[in-house]
Amino acid sequence: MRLSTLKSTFAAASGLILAAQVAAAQEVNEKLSIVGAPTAGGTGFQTSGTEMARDVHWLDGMILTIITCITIFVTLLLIWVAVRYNSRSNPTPAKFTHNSPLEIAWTIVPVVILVFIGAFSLPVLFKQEEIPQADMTVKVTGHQWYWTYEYPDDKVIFDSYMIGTGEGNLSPAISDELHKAGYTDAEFRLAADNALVVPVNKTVVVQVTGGDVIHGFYIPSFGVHIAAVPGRLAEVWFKADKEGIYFGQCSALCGQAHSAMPITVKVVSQQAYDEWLAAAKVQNPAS
Ligand SMILES: [Cu+2]
Repeated sequence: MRLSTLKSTFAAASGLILAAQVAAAQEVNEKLSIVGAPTAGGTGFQTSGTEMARDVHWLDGMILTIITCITIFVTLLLIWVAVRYNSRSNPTPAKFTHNSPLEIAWTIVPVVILVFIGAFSLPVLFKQEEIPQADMTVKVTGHQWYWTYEYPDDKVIFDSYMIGTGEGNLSPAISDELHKAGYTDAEFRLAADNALVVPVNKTVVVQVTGGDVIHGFYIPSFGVHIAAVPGRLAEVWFKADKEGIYFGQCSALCGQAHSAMPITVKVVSQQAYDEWLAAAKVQNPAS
């Protein structure tokens, strides 16, 4: 009995030590500004930080233009039919049921529109799906409710928790913690204690999986969005072209604290990355 108590005490103590190690601050020696973040009352996309995000945003704008034109056209057609062909304006209606030229037109025109959209959307889709040669690989595992980031080539692993996780509202203590980590109160629920750190202008291949339930790895400003499914290894990639801090979110309803597992990515210079990595190898080595 005593031995098992001793054992569990030891296990708890080593767990605490491990947690303290994992939670150790891994600061980046570089002043970074926030680039990819939601804005209050914003309705558009977040600033794009990759060519992929720019492609996706351009595609969205192009399709939105087509949709708007079609909607205006159909609305005007409906108004015209309602005004011109109601029973008062047109008491003796025509009785024809077919009009071949019209039917050919309303088949061919949508086909042309869809082929046009496909010609632009498929290349973007292939660009996302075809994983290029990686400069570095990161494995991301979604847990209830935090992310684990692993750098398999450099044998580094650490967990990333929301700053103030488990707390309902922004308290003075959390505010303090945010400021210490270089954020403001506005980044509450966006900022994580340990960020995913990557070098700028490098192709980062991200392997994504879930440790318990399905999570969603979503970084809007990178054009990256994939489900983190237990038992499966999905791949996405990005090449951030501007240094800064980018925020993402878990995008699959994964339980009670789903909203408390933000993704914080710090895109830094190669030199700052190397320095950070050297420290991370000591602080958070993968066993
Ligand atoms: Cu989740």
